[in-house]
Order: sequence, then C-alpha cells, then structure tokens
Amino acid sequence: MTDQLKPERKLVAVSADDIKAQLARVSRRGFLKRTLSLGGLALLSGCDLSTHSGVDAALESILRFDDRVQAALFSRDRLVQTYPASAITRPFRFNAYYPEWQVRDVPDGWVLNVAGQVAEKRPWTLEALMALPQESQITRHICIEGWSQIGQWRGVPLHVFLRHIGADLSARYVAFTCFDGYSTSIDMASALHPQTLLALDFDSKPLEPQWGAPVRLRIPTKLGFKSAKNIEAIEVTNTFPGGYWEQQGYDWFAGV
Ligand SMILES: Nc1nc2c(c(=O)[nH]1)N[C@H]1C(S)=C(S)[C@@H](COP(=O)(O)O)O[C@H]1N2
Ligand SMILES: [Mo]
Repeated sequence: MTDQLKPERKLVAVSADDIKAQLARVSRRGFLKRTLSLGGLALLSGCDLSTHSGVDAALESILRFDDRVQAALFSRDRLVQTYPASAITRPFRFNAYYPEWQVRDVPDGWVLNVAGQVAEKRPWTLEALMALPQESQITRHICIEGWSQIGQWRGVPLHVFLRHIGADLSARYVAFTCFDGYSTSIDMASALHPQTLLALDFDSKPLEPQWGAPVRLRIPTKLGFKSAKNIEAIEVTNTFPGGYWEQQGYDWFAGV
C-alpha cells in the first residue's frame, strides 16, 4: 500500500487521550472518573465523540445529569455544620479570578438591580437591604481548588429577600451578576435554603471590597465559587444562566 491508500486515521479528530484529559479537567468532583469509561460516555450521552463539539455535548449532558442527581439529593432542611467563634480562620484567604490588587471599589451610585420573574423590580440601596431581617453564621467556605477556611458572615437570608421582591419561587434559577465581571447561578431550592445569605458583613464588619462589598452571596451548601462577591444584579429565571467558571467546565450544581 502506498501512503495515500492507507486508511485516513486522522479523520478521527479527537483522540481517547484528548477526551480523558477533558474528562479529568471537568470532573473535579470525581463523578466521571469513578463511573465512566469512554464507551459509557458515548452510550449515556448518545453523543458522537469523534468531534470536539460532540465531546463537549457529551460532557455537557453528563454534567447536567450529575446536577440533576445532586439536586435530587439536596435537602432544603439539612443544615451545614456551624462553628464557634474560636474556629474562625485568620488571616482569611482572598480568592477571585484575578489577583487581590485588582479588586474594584464599589462603583459610585451602586444599587442592587432585580430582574426576571419578580413582581417588584425596583432597585435596592444598601440602606434598604440593611433594614431587612439579618442572620449571622460561622461556616466553612470550601474552594474547588482544594482549600477551606471558616468565616463569619451576617446578612439577609436570600429567601427573605426573594419573598420581599415577589420572586416566582417556582422558577428554576437565581442568577448573580457582579461588577468585577464575575457571574454565577444557583437552583431555586438552594436559594431558599435557610443558610443562604445575602451577606452584608464579614467578621463583624461591613464587607470590604475584597470580601465582596457591598453585598455578596454566602452559600455554605455549595463550593466557594457560588458565593458571588460584589453583586450588582439578581435575576430569577427559567433560562439556564451558567456562570463564569461554569462556562469553563466547573460542575454547575457544585454542592459540598
Ligand atoms: N465577584 C466575584 N465573586 C467571587 C469570585 C470572583 O472572582 N469574583 N471568586 C469565587 C471563588 S472561586 C471563591 S473561592 C470565593 C472567595 O471568597 P473570599 O475572597 O471571601 O475568600 O469567592 C467567589 N466569588
Ligand atoms: Mo473558589
């Protein structure tokens, strides 16, 4: 056989190693690694794995499946562990998708915008937020990068806020947009969990910019990347909103 007549092996654009590397990258929770072979992936997802878009579609569908399993196992009544003040981690570690010197100050005239399936879309000032009932928690913040620390946050339970704005509590998602360019989103059941806070204080002081001023999400039932800092808008929606890290392959549900 001449070279030209050999079967064209390069037609398969994505190798098994490519796919495995991709799988390792997205399966930080270990779900895919433990349970899936490549054949299994093709079978479960019904996707063609010979192209990059096919692989993406397959991974996407498996991640959505993992999200649904986690959502089904999530209990709105199960509280995460809380700690005494003596357990608080100091100094507390800063994290963001940029270094600490790039932290933005709160923009002049900041208000919290409210959008989507809510009855009352008027924006909120910090003073108006501070007038709502608040709760304090000392909980463990777990980053997907493999470190954790215990902190204290105080703020308005998100379910209280959502009821105040007349949110459609049967909608699927609550999405957060931040003025540092970050975004994330959570399922409604997790949004209504009693320990999910719109935090205004950190360590008994009003939030400083690096800790998410003027308002951040604090959601101890999920990995740290869901706890959006520097929030400027909250949307209640049935359209899957994704988020900054979610778009880069992080598991969307991200329960701890
Ligand atoms: N606005 C915004 N929120 C964010 C992030 C970010 O880059 N921007 N990073 C997330 C990640 S990955 C983590 S671990 C926590 C870090 O919060 P901390 O700085 O209070 O420890 O913020 C989360 N919220
Ligand atoms: Mo994180």
